Amino acid sequence: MGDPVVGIVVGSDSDLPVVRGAADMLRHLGVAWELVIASAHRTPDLAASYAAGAAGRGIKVLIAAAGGAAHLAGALAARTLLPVIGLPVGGGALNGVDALYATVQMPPGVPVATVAINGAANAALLAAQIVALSDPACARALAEYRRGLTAAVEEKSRRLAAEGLAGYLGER
Ligand code: RP5
Repeated sequence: MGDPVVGIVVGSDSDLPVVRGAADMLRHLGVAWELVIASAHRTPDLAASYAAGAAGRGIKVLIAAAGGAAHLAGALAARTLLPVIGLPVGGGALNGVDALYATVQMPPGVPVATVAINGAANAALLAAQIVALSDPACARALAEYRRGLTAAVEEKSRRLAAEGLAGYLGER
């Protein structure tokens, strides 16, 4: 798949089960990625140096996944001009709402494109859409993915028409 163009950063190894959804989607689309653990709070220097060096190594976009007081995406965005996608991770006492707010409420001037709590697939798709701006193969993979979404809904609609509501819901 070539050199990584998407850098995925998690604040902790406990975020990996959620981030797997992003890695799987990028693999499905044929987009090369790398994955590192770097915490905004526990390893601030590592997070900063990773973000600062990413563009120079050919990375086009970052995905930052963190839970709780999730400052990782913002901390990376502060150190790079690459687009940063924030992926708030659910769990903990506030079930990801804290991570969502911490990730999305960036000050004017340093944006983070924030997806839903645990929205790993959308984080990957948004990253791929950015990569696709300069990668025709990625653009074709995304178009094929969208065709698949359309076909799936059309098939469900056909089945609903054929089986009726009760049949579709398995009530008879
Ligand atoms: C955040 O704190 C991490 O991103 C993780 O979601 C959360 C808990 O981390 P661990 O205590 O599980 O390492 O920084």
